[in-house]
Amino acid sequence: PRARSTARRAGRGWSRSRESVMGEIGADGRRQTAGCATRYRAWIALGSNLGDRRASISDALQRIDRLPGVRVVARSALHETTPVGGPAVQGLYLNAAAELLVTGDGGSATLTGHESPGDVASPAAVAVTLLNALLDIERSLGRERSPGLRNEPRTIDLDLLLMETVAEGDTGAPDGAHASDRLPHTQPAPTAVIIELPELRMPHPRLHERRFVLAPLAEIAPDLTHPTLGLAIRQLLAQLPVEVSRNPR
Ligand code: PH2
Ligand code: MG
Ligand code: MG
Repeated sequence: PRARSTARRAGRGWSRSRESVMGEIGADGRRQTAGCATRYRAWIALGSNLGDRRASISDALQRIDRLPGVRVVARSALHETTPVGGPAVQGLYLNAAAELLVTGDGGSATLTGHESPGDVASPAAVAVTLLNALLDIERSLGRERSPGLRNEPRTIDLDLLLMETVAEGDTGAPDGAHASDRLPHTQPAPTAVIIELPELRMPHPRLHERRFVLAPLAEIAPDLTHPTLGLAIRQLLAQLPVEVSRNPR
């Protein structure tokens, strides 16, 4: 049954499409959102191993939820984890994952501010804007970066993992509940957003190797399919190699 539900999820339209989202202009000159995706689901990883780790993660989620056009719709529990990489002596991490609902255009309050008729934010523009907002929040919570150093201890790390379009008409209602409300044509299935830019790669290039990312993410999105690996998050977690402690004692 597990493989079956994964296959169904995988068949729900993840694709490598990079096309921008199309829309129509209504009589009032404003963008009509019916039948076109203007919203995205994004999954992020949170991590902290410096200062008040719990407060940093909860402050970060609050600040993210206050961004225009962004809502935090799900969050995992906090996971205390052993640092991977970085200095030999450093504190344990608290890690978590969250799901965001992001309005890229067409709403009254949007992340990108692209609201003029005919001006549709591309998925990549929405993702880069979200990334920059996350980096601002990191800085506001005391994140310091030393040039050239990776995996340094940090008050907060916010990583964009995955993003997909939200099919319009996805109201969460059960199939057939409001058949007459639905558009006559086929609803677009969610489409994965794949980005290869110097400043942002999505899916996150290391997410499938990291238990501290996959375990929290599997709590809130076990059936989400990794668009380039074709495996669900729960499968990626299950196939991770057993960790060997670097300081066996
Ligand atoms: N983040 C890293 C490197 N290593 N280890 C743990 N346990 N948790 C993290 O969030 C983490 C890490 C780079 O961002
Ligand atoms: Mg990170
Ligand atoms: Mg980061």
